Amino acid sequence: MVRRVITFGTFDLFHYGHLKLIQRAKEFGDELIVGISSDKLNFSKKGRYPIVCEEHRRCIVESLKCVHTTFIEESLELKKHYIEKYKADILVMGDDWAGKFDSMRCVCEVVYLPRTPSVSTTEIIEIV
Ligand code: C2G
Repeated sequence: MVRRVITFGTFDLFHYGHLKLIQRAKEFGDELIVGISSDKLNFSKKGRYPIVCEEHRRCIVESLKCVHTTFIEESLELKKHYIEKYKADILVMGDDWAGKFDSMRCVCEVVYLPRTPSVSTTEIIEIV
């Protein structure tokens, strides 16, 4: 039976920390599904629009060989809906989200992985 993994993120200015999270998430199953936060969702979460638009962020993530499919995540409130729609067995997130999605344990396993240190979109923006 195919084991499906799902993860979510903005993946703005795609970097090494994003890649490592995606590669480690894939190790938990056979197929990895990635929800890409919409530009609007990002604005509501962070008070700014991403540098790279949602179509381009999605295209970059979908091109990775460890990614089976992607979709645009429109709302954090729809997390359970997405997990069920894509028949995910496990939700994997970085530990900056630790505890935040524990309520999803009623529909799938939930795992938080340590973030890759010393790299972030915010820092890249500041440096540039
Ligand atoms: N990440 C990581 N190491 C870093 C930076 C990011 O492991 N140095 C992980 C984050 O923990 C997250 C994923 O990469 O699991 C994507 O990070 P972001 O693009 O910052 O995602 P975010 O805006 O937190 O969106 O529904 C939840 C949201 O969509 C998550």
